[in-house]
Amino acid sequence: MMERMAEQAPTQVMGIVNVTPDSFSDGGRFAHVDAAIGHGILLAAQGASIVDVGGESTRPGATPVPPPEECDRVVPVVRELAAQGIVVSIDTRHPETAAAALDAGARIVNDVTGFTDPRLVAVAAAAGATVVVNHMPTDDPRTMQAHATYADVVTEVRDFLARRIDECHAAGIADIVIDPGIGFGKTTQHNLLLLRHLDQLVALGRPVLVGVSRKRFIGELSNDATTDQRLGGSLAAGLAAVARGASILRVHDVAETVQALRLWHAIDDA
Ligand code: HH2
Repeated sequence: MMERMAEQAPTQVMGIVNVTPDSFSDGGRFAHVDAAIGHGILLAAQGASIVDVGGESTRPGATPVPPPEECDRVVPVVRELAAQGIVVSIDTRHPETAAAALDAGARIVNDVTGFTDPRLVAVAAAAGATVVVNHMPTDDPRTMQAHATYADVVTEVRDFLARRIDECHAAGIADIVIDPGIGFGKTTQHNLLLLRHLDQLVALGRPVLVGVSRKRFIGELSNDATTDQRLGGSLAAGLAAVARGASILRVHDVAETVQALRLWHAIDDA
C-alpha cells in the first residue's frame, strides 16, 4: 500500500499518536483515548497520510507494557480513526496487539524490533498488511543502547534489513517499508552516518521511512535542547533524509513538516 502511495506523492508524513500514560497529564482511560483520537484527527487534517498509533514507549529504559494493557490503550483509538477513513498504522512489537489493531481497521504494522518474531510476521501476512521493518540491534528496548557497537553501521543495518525483506517476502508480505531505526541502539555518530548514507538503504528497492522527530541525537547536537526545542533539528534531519531518498517521515510536528516538504518539493519543481 505505501509503495503505491509513495509513487503518487513525493514524500508522505506519518503522524505520531501515543496512547501512553505519560503522554497526558491526568485523567482515566477515556481521557487518554479521547485525547488520542482527537490528536489523530488533527494530524490527518494537517496533512499526515498515515497516523501511527502506539501504546508502549520504546525509549531507552522504558518499562514494557503487557499486550492486554497495550490493546486497551490502542484498539479504541485505531477503531475510531480507521472508521473516519484515516490510514492507521499500529506501532507494536506484540503479535496479539497487532492482530487486534488490524481487526479494528489498521492497515500497517510498524514494528521497532524489525519483525524478528515469526508470530508477528504471520499476523501481518494473514491480514495482508503493509509492514514497516525497523532496525534494532536487539529486540529489547531496555538494553538496546548497550548494543550500540558496529564495525560498519551502514552495512550492518543494510544487511539486517535485506534479510528481513527476504523473510517477510517469503512469508507472503507484499508491501514492505524499511527503516534505519534512528536512535535504536545507535550513538549520535551512528545516526548521522545512517542518514548520510541513506541511499544505500534506498538501493534495497523498498520505500524508506525515517523517524528523527525530536530524538535525542538532535538534543546532543544542539546544547542539550529539550524535546520541545528540537523542531529545527527534526525538520533539517528529515529533509536531509528526503534528499537521500526517504519516502516517508514519521513525525510529531505534522503541520510544520508538511510545510517544509511543500517548500522543498516546490523548489525542485520550479
Ligand atoms: N521511533 C520511535 C517509535 N517508533 N517506528 C519507526 N518505524 N521508526 C522510528 O524511528 C520509531 C518508531 C520512538 O520515537 P520517540 O521519539 O520515542 O517517539 P514516540 O515515543 O513519541 O513514539
